[in-house]
Amino acid sequence: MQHDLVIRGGTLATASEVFAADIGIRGGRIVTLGEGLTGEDVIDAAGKLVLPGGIETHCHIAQESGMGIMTADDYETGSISAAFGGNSCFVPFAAQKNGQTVEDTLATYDERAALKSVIDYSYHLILTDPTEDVLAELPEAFARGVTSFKVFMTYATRVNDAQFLDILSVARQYGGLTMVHAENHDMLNWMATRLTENGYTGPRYHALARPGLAEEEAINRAISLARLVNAPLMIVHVSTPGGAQCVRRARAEGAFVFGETCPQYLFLTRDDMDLPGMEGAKYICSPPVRDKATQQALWSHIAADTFSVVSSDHAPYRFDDSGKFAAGRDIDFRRIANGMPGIEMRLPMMFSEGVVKNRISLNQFVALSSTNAARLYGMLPSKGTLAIGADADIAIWDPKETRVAGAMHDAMDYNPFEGMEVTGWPVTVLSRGRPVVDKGELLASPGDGAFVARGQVDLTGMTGSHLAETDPATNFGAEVLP
Ligand code: DUC
Ligand code: ZN
Ligand code: ZN
Repeated sequence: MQHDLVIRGGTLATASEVFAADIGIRGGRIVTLGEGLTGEDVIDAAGKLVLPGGIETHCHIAQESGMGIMTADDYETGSISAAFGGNSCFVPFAAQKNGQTVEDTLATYDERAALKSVIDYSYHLILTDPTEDVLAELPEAFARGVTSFKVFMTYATRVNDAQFLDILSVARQYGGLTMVHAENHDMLNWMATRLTENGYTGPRYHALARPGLAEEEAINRAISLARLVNAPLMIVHVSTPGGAQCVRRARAEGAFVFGETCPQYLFLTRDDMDLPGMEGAKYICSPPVRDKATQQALWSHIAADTFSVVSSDHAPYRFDDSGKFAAGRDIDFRRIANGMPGIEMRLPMMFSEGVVKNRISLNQFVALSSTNAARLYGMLPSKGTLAIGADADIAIWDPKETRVAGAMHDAMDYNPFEGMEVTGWPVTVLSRGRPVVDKGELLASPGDGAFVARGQVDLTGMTGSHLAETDPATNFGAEVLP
């Protein structure tokens, strides 16, 4: 069979296998896995790893923060940075504003993304105002392939438990996945008020104002709500061993619960925030970075498959008046923009510290960086694996290349991981067979990436959480609730 492109002589890895093969690509898809393949173009991958392209499923692109500050990255710079970091697809957020319809929210982000991205993209819909009318619009969002929703348990944009249950129920009905930022709002507020009233206002106190207990309490509650309606739930950016334990226990009990953690919780500590002046603001993100013991515990949970994904939570606010200090310079930690960049560093750091240092297998790396995200966010089998018929979304890695992290391709003016020695970098990234990045050069143009209409969350192999105590049929012989 003739191919448009052949990737020859590499070592392929999926979430379950590692094997030597050539990949034959035609019409943007993988059509052959075999030996001695020929094609119009050939990429020599001898000595390289050939992996499914990374899928970044937690990043903030062309999105205003809760305080109304626009991210530095738009769909062009954000997607370029993602591609240089080994990603062939990303799923940023489309954030509803109070009173805004779902239709208008998605239209706003369609406009922001149009003809900008160099890789394929989709959105998670953030719901901040889930009125009856808004809930009634969700089937429309499903119909156009937006099948995941995010809610906050803190900030002015938070939902209450009843609203959370409503969203979980609708998502479950249509096969969607609800994501949650889980921190107890009142605990955070109470801590921040006490700290600032006593003069503890500098960036470093952000970490103290958001104790791990506030995360654990909210994760536990979020899981209980999801179990009540047997709905799938993704706990994003888990930053504490206690939170990870909640996820692990729920999963062991069969609940449709998934966890995500992020590189900042594995590579940074609150000592990084203990810098003179406002410098510590670079490391303000929520939940906050913790300590060394937490890093080790989270790595153990990664190795033990507690987490399904490791995402960057790329939330790019520059260290200037457009970003971190949009509310001024003489402000307490509560008004400093919340988030840090990392979309380009996620995979190289996880490869270097995870695979090279034998904390995780290469298969786990693929699962955490691509396959699980594709499965949970409704993109398998088109994306997230190397299989016949799949999109040729592929990252070719040099597992031996060592670089010291410096400036990235995003629109940021700092890299929180600067100076880290990182071994293993993507050399070539293909999106549907098109070279996006090759040997440090950008080959794609804005608009080459397409919107991906996603399907249902894949819950294969899980039993769910069946609570007999909530079932009138079991208890009183009544008709089963829908
Ligand atoms: N939560 C996120 O997911 N990203 C940025 C800030 C936040 O609170
Ligand atoms: Zn969050
Ligand atoms: Zn985020």
